[in-house]
Formats: sequence, C-alpha cells, structure tokens
Amino acid sequence: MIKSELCSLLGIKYPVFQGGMAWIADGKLAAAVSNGGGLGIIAAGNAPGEYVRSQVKIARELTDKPIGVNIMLLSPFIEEVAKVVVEEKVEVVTTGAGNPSKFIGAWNEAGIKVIPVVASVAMAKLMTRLGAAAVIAEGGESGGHVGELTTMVLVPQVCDATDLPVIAAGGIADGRGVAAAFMLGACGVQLGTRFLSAYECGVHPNYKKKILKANDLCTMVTGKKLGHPVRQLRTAFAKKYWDAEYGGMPDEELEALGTGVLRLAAVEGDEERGCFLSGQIAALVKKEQPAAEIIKELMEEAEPLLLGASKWVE
Ligand code: TUI
Repeated sequence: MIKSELCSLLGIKYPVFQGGMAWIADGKLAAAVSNGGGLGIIAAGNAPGEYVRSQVKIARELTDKPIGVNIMLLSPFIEEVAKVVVEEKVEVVTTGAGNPSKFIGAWNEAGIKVIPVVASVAMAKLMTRLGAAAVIAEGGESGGHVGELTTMVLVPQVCDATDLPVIAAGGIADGRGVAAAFMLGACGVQLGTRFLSAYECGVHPNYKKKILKANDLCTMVTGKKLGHPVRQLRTAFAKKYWDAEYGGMPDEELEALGTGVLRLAAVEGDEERGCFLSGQIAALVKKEQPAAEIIKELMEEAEPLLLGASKWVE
C-alpha cells in the first residue's frame, strides 16, 4: 500500500487530494473523497463566507474524516472566508491563485494545516519560511488558474527547495501520473479533472459529458492579458474570449466577458456561454465512478509501477 508522511501529517489513508474546483467542489464531493481515504477539499472560489460554512457543515454530516477548504486568493470575500475556516475548525486550508502570506499566522494559531499552491521555487521557499505545513506544486497542465511551469519541471525543483512534504498537481489523472509524481520527489498528489467524473460530483451533466468526450488537444489558455491565465476546454466561449483578448478589446470589457461564466458552465451546463475549466489530461478520464473507487484505482495502478521501477536497472 502506498503511504507517505502526508498520511500521518493529515490523518488520511491515501496521499491523494481532490482539487478545490470553484462552483464544483462542494461539501458532498469533499465528504465522498475523504470517506474514500483521500482529502476532500471544498472550493471557496468567489463565494461568500456563509456559503463556505454551509458546505463545511454538509461535509461534517457526511464524514468524520479530515476535510479541507481551498481559498481562492482573488476572491472578493477573502477576509470573511479566512475567518470562517477558523470558526469551523477545518483541518486543512489550501490556497490558490496568489500569495497567502498575510493569513498563514492566524490559520496556524488556529491549528489549521496550511498548504499553499506554489507555482515557483521562490514561492515554495517563502511558504516554507512562513510556516506552511506542506506545499502543492501545481504545473500549468492543470485546469483553471495556471502558472508558467509544467509539473515535470516544477515538482523536482520545489522538492529540492523545501523540506516540507510536496504534493504534485497538474496533468495527473491515473496511476501512471501518481507513480511519476512520486518519482519526481512528491509524497502526494492532487487531482481535479479526474474527480469531475465522480458520481458524487454535482457538476452539471453537460460538463461531465464534455470531459468524458475530451481529447489530447481539448484545452487552451486564455486570460493572459489580464494577468490571470486560465486553462479551459476549447469551446465556443473560449474561442470568443480568445478573439476578444487578442483583438484589442479594452480590459474592462474583457473583465465583464469573463464574469459569471464558471457558474454558467458548472451549474447551468451552458455549452454556448459557459467557461468549462479543465486540465490538459481530461482525455484520460474515461467513465463516471464513485470517488472512493477513483482513489482505489489510482493507488492500485501506481503501486506495481513504483515497485517495478527497478526493471530498468541491470
Ligand atoms: O487557483 C487555482 N486554480 C483556479 S482558481 C480559479 S477561479 C479564478 N482564477 C483566476 C481568475 C479568476 C477566477 C480557477 N482555478 N490553482 C492554484 C494555482 N495557484 N495555480 C497557480 C497558482 C499560483 C500562481 C501564482 C499561485 C501563486 C502564484 O504566485 C503568487 C504571487 O503573488 O507570487
């Protein structure tokens, strides 16, 4: 069985996190993942504090295992969400899309394990100094907000730069990806796109259908002009945004074009106007299945690969 220091640090059975996908990763999905032995993570996204509190309560009804909340640092409700996670005593906070320095002290004092996403070596070093419990090294293969570096390049360098446990993310959807991440020095993995296909994932059926139909070239990155690049499926909306971005649309109009579109995709399943965030690895997501089965499959595939690594050496 695959074990790592991440399991004892967090009290989880398998070193697998479910990514905090805005408008998608709710209390029900997080509880299913935690019950399956991984770490389920509720996405705060751009939602108010009370939404996050309600989802934590839903998860607590469904599981007695540790859960996490992902805090998106560009959120307009960041201050209230930062307080809610303390009041609700969530075990783990992960952060994304920015620098969580100003919150780490208060979260640590509350006994929360703080695990920021880092997209560079400098950020990994800073988070280590400020008291993070671990870091997530997320490559640009991932869905949603992306950094410059790929997983293959980022993970070993972050592992060299910190003594903290490193969780690899971006481009991992099966046991081969898990094994590869461990070979690069990670002691855990985070998957988002793969968990979109979980039965317990309440995303709109049109979203699941698009992920299950995706191929290798199905995603593109938009939003560089406004400084927040996001990876999404190559849809009608993505092409329209791209044309606007590179056709000289003023920043305020671009901002408006990108507002509310995640909800349209995740909740309404709007295939014309929605923004369907996805990782590059969507083509490896083949069927809908329970979250616990996904985790078990990942571990069962990765284990012989790690055990058999010596086959390459004479
Ligand atoms: O955050 C994510 N994925 C996301 S957030 C999101 S919602 C949204 N995003 C952008 C604009 C509007 C709405 C959808 N998907 N993943 C974690 C992640 N964090 N990936 C990359 C980073 C990152 C990048 C740069 C973290 C820190 C960083 O440096 C910050 C700094 O200030 O130096």
